[in-house]
Parts: sequence; C-alpha cells; structure tokens
Amino acid sequence: MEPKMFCYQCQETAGCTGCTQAGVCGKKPDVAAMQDLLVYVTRALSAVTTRLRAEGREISPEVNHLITLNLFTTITNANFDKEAITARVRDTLAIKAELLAQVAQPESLPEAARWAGGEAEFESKAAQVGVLSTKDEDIRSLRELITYGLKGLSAYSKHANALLQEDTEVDAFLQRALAATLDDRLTADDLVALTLETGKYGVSGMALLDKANTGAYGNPSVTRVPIGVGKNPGILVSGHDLRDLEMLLKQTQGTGVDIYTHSEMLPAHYYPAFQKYPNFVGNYGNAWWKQKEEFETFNGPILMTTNCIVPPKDSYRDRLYTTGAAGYPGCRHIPGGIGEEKDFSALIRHAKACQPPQEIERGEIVGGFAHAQVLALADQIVEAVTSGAIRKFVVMAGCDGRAKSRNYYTEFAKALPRDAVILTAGCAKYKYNKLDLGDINGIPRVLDAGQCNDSYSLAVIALKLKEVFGLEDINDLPIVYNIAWYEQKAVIVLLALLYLGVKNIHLGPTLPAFLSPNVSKVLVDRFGIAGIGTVEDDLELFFGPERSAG
Ligand code: SF4
Ligand code: SF3
Repeated sequence: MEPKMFCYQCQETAGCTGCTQAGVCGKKPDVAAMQDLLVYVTRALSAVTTRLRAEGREISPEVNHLITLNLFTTITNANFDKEAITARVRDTLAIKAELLAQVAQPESLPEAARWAGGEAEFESKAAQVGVLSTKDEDIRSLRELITYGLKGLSAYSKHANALLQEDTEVDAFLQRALAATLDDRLTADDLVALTLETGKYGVSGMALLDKANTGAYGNPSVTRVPIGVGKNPGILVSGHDLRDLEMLLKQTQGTGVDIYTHSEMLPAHYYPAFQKYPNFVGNYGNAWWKQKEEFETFNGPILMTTNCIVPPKDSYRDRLYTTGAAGYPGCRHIPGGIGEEKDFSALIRHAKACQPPQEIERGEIVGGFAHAQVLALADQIVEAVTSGAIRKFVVMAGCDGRAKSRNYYTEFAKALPRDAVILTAGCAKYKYNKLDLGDINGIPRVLDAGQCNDSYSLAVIALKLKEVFGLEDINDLPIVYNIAWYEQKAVIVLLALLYLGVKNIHLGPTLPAFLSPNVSKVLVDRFGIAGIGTVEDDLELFFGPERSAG
C-alpha cells in the first residue's frame, strides 16, 4: 500500500517499523504531515538562530520558547490538532523571516532556512520534508535519534521555563543540534558525537527542571497517596505540568471541587507545596493508555497539560480540556503563556455540574523518593547494602504503554529476588506500583522518584552512592537498568544516562525502530545496550543462576 505518512518515533510504531497509513496512537496522516512541517521549519529557524549567535547576536527568550514548544507539540500523544500545529508553522515562518533578514550571508544557510512558502504550499512541502527525505538510513537514524532526544529535552526545558527558569546554554545547544540535522556535510561519526553531546545537555536540562520544581514546590518526601474517591465533584489533571496544577489548585479553593491526579501527575502529591491544599485528594486510575475507561468513570472534566492524550471517546470528549503543548480537535484549549495566569473557571463551572467520580480502586500508593528524600535515608540504605539486606537496585523507570508485551514488567517485578529494590520514575511504575512488594528493613521495594521528568533524581542517587562507596566507575554500583520506553522523553533520559557513562542498559519492550542496524551496533558495542528477553532469562542475567525466588 502507498504510504500516506511515515512516523517511527515511538515504541508502538506499526509493525516495529513505522506508521504509514495512520498512527497506532491515533495520529492521522494530515496531522503527521503538519508535524513534519513544524519540525522542518523549527530546524530552519534553529539554523538561523545558530548563525545569529555565531555572529554575536542574542536570541530572545521568546524565540527560544517558541522552538521548545514547537518540538514539545510534536511529541507522541501531545497534540492532534492540525489547526493549532498549522498556526505554529505560520508563526515560526514569520519569526524566521524577521531573523533571517538580520543574517549577514543568508545564502550560505541551508535551503530550509531560506524557504518562505505560503500556506498554500504547506501540504506539498510537508510531503517532501518528512523522516524519509534523508535517504541514507544511518544518517536518517542518527538525525532522528538526535531530534527525538531534543524533543524530550524541549519538554524538560518548557516545564522549567513555565517556572521562570532558563538555561540559555541548553537552548543554544538545542538549536545548534537541531540545525545540524539539516547539514548534509556531517558524517555518521559527527552525528554519533552530537548524539552523545545531546545526552550531556540532557543532564543540564534535567538539572534545570529539578531546580525549578524543587525551588518552586520544595523537595518531594515520602507520601502516601489515596487512590479512592471522595463525595465532591472533581477535576482530573494529567500530563506533567506542575505550574498548571498549581494554578488550578489555587483557583479551586473554596469551590467544593476536588482535584485528582491521573497518570504522570501522581508525583505532584509528593511535593510539600501541593499537600497544603485540602481539595487535592488523590490519584485516580493508572497510566495514560487506560484513559478510555478511566476518563469515562471519572465523571468530571479532565485537564491534559501535556502528553499522553488517547483520542477520546464520545462519552467524555466534551469533558476533555487541553492546555500548553497539548491539543485535540474539538476539545477546549485553555490558553496562557509563560508567566501568565491561566483561567480555569470553565473547568470549575463544568465540574460543578458533574457527578462525583465513580470509585474504581481503594487504597494508597507510596512515593516521593526523589534525590533529597533518598539522600536523607542514605545511612539506612548504605547499611542495607553493606549488610547484604539489599543485593541490587533495579532501575525500572520510563514509560508504560498498551502493548501486551509490557506485562513482562509486572512479571519481572513480581519475580525479582526479595533482596532487590526497584528505583523508578515515569509512568512505567503503574505496571508494578500496586503490587504488594513489601520492604527491606523499612525501605519500600519500589522507590518512586516521580515523573519521567524526575529521572534526574535517579542519576543523582547513583552518583551519590558511587561517592559513598568510593567507586571509580558508576557501573561498579549494585544497580542494573531495565528501562521501559515509549515516547521521546525516554530518549533524552537514555542519552543522559549514556553521557553519564552508564553501560548495559536494557531497553524494552522493543528496541526503537529508528535505530538502523549500524546505529544499533554502535550502541551495543560502545554501551552494551540490549533489549529484553524472558523474565527468567533476564533475572538470571541480572542476578546470576543462584538467585533466590521472588
Ligand atoms: Fe506511530 Fe508512534 Fe508516530 Fe504515533 S507517534 S504515528 S504510534 S510512531
Ligand atoms: Fe508516560 Fe506518556 Fe512516557 Fe512521562 S505519560 S512517561 S509515556
């Protein structure tokens, strides 16, 4: 069949090769095309800003923010709204034209930087600039690997920017690297080096976000989060944007409307600044892909602050609101830029006219083991490792998804030896965070550091343990990595770990389709990256044949 689109940026890509007729995620070919064009014009704008910096000019924060928001908009499951994406293409071209006029020798920039097509040409241009426009499969693979890492980095930057934190070096790198994906002179070796540099700036971007989050909301601490429901009508908040949640919590005080978190918003409960709100009652449901059932039974309005949106059922479509980078055609979008107060009164009015949520679970989840909390428990943890009570930590961070093969992670968690502790972050945790895995000398066997955005905590914890145990090499720690990925934020986390020198990371449930055989080989040879096998085989690999039963 003639391909109508080509996208292979996420783990669920069709046939583990590429979505060519429609996205498994629900993305339609016309939206995919407009996303391709948005990435293209963003690469072009980045080529212009990178040249201007080289000429000694400053780039405004507004332009930096436009670029990060553009990339964030194209992350899997963030935005399905063709009109909104087209508007961003228009705005980007307008700003590029303004900046291009300031470049000393524009003719030496790549063709993309000089393209100034009108809206009538958008569709035909989009058809020429997608992933497959790079013919060499290894160059294409590396360009996309870098681009997906930069999409993840953009998400982290955008969240930090929302809390008025900036790192202009991260922005300059992001734009330089994005511009480099247009440069036909770069060899595969150049692009491998740029991939690793992307990981370096991934660490900086994650550190910036950590500073922004903890500076604004305090350090997460051990928290028990209820998963049942109350009697008031509620608003369910999903995605990753803590600033949006803060505004909503403030605006709902005294209204009789309760706030619940869904999926990746769960870790908001771990922050002291949010715990003071009496109507911030708990977490409802599970990971993003369960939306269809859980949004239906929630009964009230739902606010998607970022990815991951599942195309909604008619039963709750009118209750689904988006904001920030998120968008869905026909769903109401709450506007508001960085530093602006968003107006959530429409959701609050809507909630008051709805029934309270229907109970789907009871009990609680324990989390809040971000770096400060874990470091506060360092003596206890070091003692448990030294005495042999904890044999190994298993990093099982990352994403959840709908593929049945992900049941591997539940089975793996259940079968782990009882002296193993899971370190996690991201929505991958929903595969095992409601199992009763117990504790080791009071240390829970699942230590949840937070959102995928908080994966930085896992790196800080590993580096601290390396220091405490006086080790030369981070790979000598009793930590193994069995990471689940789905979308592009997991790509920047992976690149950040590689930059920190972590070897032998297992990535599943399948390896990325965008890695060509040669690029995979580089990752295998240099970093020992591997996929997953059966639970039994992998446990033997990580713990040896003598492992005790879980
Ligand atoms: Fe397919 Fe994933 Fe791209 Fe959606 S984001 S079109 S599922 S590869
Ligand atoms: Fe999850 Fe989308 Fe990646 Fe934030 S919500 S980890 S998949």
